[in-house]
This record gives sequence, structure tokens and C-alpha cells, in this order.
Amino acid sequence: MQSVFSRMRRLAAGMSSLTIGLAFSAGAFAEEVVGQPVNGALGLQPAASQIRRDVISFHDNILLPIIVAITLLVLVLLIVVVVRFNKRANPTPARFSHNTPIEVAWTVVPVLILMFIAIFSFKLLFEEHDMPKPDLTVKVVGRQWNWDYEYPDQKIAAYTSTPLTAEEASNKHVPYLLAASDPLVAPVGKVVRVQVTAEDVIHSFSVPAFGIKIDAIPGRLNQTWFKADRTGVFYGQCSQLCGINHAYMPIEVHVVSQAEFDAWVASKGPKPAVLASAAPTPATPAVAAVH
Ligand SMILES: [Cu+2]
Repeated sequence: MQSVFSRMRRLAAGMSSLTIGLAFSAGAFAEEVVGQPVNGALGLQPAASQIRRDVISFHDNILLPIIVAITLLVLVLLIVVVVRFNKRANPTPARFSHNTPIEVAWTVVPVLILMFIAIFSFKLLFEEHDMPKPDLTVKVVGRQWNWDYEYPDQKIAAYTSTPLTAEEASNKHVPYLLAASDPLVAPVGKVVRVQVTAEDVIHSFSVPAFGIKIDAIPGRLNQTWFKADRTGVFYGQCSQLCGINHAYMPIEVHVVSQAEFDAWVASKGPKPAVLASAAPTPATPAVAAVH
């Protein structure tokens, strides 16, 4: 048993290093580009946060070897059945229909496999859930079909980020349907609390390089967080089918140094006049108009 297990582990390790090798050779270019998908790359988008690294490790070292092992086992069983129990090799088929030890085994073994996966899965879920003390908060509001970003601590009023047109994106050499105007800006190495909600239907705020994805639900405030460990531009997309232009609400995040962030904050706000005059007056007529 021990030796079978260690052989399986070696096989699994081999498979996962093969995967990494393939990913590397298929995308030497992919190694350089973080924060967006790359043509021909294999595996998950590279990490820009510790949680993302742990997500990738869970996928590569736990899930992938199990998936490969099960797939190979099923393949071998299929081949055995085809070769040994075809009509020519086995003209008189057996008549029994039950085998209790096998049925117990194929119930218990999957349960054990799922429990094994659960250990690592829950560890990851707790890690994602346990936010360190946040350094700043960004409020994200999803709507059909763009995102609003607001920085309550910096007194930056909500501003809207919209997708670039194909022409704008190609002029700027940025990826169309990922690039957006007025990105979310965050300082590197800081814990950013992201509070997410929606105005109309359910959207989902997702940035793969940070390992975050959380539903934006009308009337409810969801929360996630990230701590980017490098500067750069990171893209995501609305990840909950939200209507005809679901594919046209990209997320662009700029991670910058603290000094650049402070300069951006100074350029952006605070704008107390906007904050003071924005809400109260139109709210009542708008509601009345709906009814
Ligand atoms: Cu959406």
C-alpha cells in the first residue's frame, strides 16, 4: 500500500512538473505577462498575490494529480473491459449483477478522495476569508454594463469605468474587452478591502491574478480583499452572466507604488462638492418614477 501510494505520488509529481514544463515552453512569453490571459498558455494565469499562488498550488499539486490518476484508472478499466470481455474473448458472459465488496469500495474510496480534497480546499477558503487589517477600502458597484469604483477613506466619489472600444484598445496596444477607462488603482503590498455590490442584477467582480472572485448582488454588500505583491496592470471581467453586454464589462486594476497612489488620490479627489450635492434630491423622484 505504502509503495503504491509513494509510486502514485511520484507519478503525480512527474505529471505536475510536466504540466509546468509545458506551460513554460508554450508560453515563455506568458511568463513575462502577468495580469491577463495569453495565447497558447497552459494552466492558470500567473499570480500577483500569495492567495493566487496558493490557488495555483491547490490546482497543480492536489487537484490535477487526482484528476489525472482517476482518468488513467478509468481508461485502463475501459481497455481491460474491451479486451477481455468482448464477445469473441468471452463468449459466455457471467450472470451475476452485484458484488458487495466492489460496491463498498467504489463508495468509500471517492468519499476518502473528496475528504482529502476538502482538507486543502477549506484551508484555502479560510485563507481567502480571513482578511488582514485593511489599509484601504474600495467600494465596487456593478451595473449593466460597467463598474463604479469609490474610495470612501480617500473621499474619492464613485467614478465609472467603461470598456475601451476596439479602436481605442488597438491604438493604446492594450487588450480589447479587458482594458477599461478609469481603472481601479491600488498601492502595492497593501491590504485592499473590496466591498462589492450591484445596482440591477447579479454581477461578479473577478481578478484572476489576485485570486479573487466575488458576486455583486443588489441589496447586499459582499467583501473580499487582495494584497498585490507587484506593480502592474491586472485585468479581470464580470464573471456572472448578467445580460446582453456581459462580455463588455471588463475590470482593469493598476497596482502602483504608494507615492504614485498618493499622487493619484491627490489628482482624483477629494471633491466634497460632488459628494454633498450628489444624492438627496434625485433619489425620491427616481423611486417614484419606477412605481
Ligand atoms: Cu456583469
